[in-house]
Amino acid sequence: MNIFSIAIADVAKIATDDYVGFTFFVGCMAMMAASAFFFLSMNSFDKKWRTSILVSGLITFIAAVHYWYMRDYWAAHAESPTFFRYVDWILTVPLMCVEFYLILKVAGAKKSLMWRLIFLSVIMLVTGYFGEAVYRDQAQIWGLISGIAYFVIVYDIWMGQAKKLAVQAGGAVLKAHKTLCWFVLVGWAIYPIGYMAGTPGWYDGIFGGLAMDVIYNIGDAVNKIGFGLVVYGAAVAASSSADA
Ligand SMILES: *C/C=C(C)/C=C/C=C(C)/C=C/C1=C(C)CCCC1(C)C
Repeated sequence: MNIFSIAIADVAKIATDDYVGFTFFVGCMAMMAASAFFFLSMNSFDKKWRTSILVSGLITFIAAVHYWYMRDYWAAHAESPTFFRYVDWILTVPLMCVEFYLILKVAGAKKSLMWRLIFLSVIMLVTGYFGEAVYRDQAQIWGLISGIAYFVIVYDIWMGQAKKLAVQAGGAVLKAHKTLCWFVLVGWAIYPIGYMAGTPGWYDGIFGGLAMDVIYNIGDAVNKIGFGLVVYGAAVAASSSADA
């Protein structure tokens, strides 16, 4: 065997009907490309928007690295890379909470708002992990607790203190906040569907034909890249109209 055949033997095959493998692969590339885009465009914005764009880039970059591992893991074991998945989320979801805070800072958002959202998101993810990986027999209960934390987050940003601050700020900030709220309400709702497709419970069979990882991968692409682009759009709007 020469060096080339060794290198080739290292790359696992992807079957044409392996949608999980395919979405891990494409997801990985998309996250890398998005990161390059956010990092490289960062410096063309006004100082107060730079950190927000930087955080957008960090979110997709952390995901790109995890997708690199998850893609490999799936290729080698053909099973869900649950551990990497949740490590990715426990880093990136709190960063999305930071994003909400950074955007609302112009309206005087306090750090306590950020920590509250981070705390809730950690509860949501840790209980989800318990249901998916540790206590699978009780996946429904853990999923329910996780879902409650999720709804508190939705309430906070749609109707709570975050909403009031966004209204005070107005302009590009209010617009971006609204769009991000929709991401959390609709985009994040993709994840509980994935969870139900991949864990045992009363919902058995409803999502039977769908692979949990395909659903999670679609959710990640929509939410991480989409979320970042909303922030990017807000920065563009604010810089050109100078209203925020
Ligand atoms: C980039 C990753 C993101 C935005 C991940 C978000 C994850 C969720 C909103 C997960 C939510 C869950 C529930 C609401 C109930 C079932 C368990 C989870 C963890 C899948």
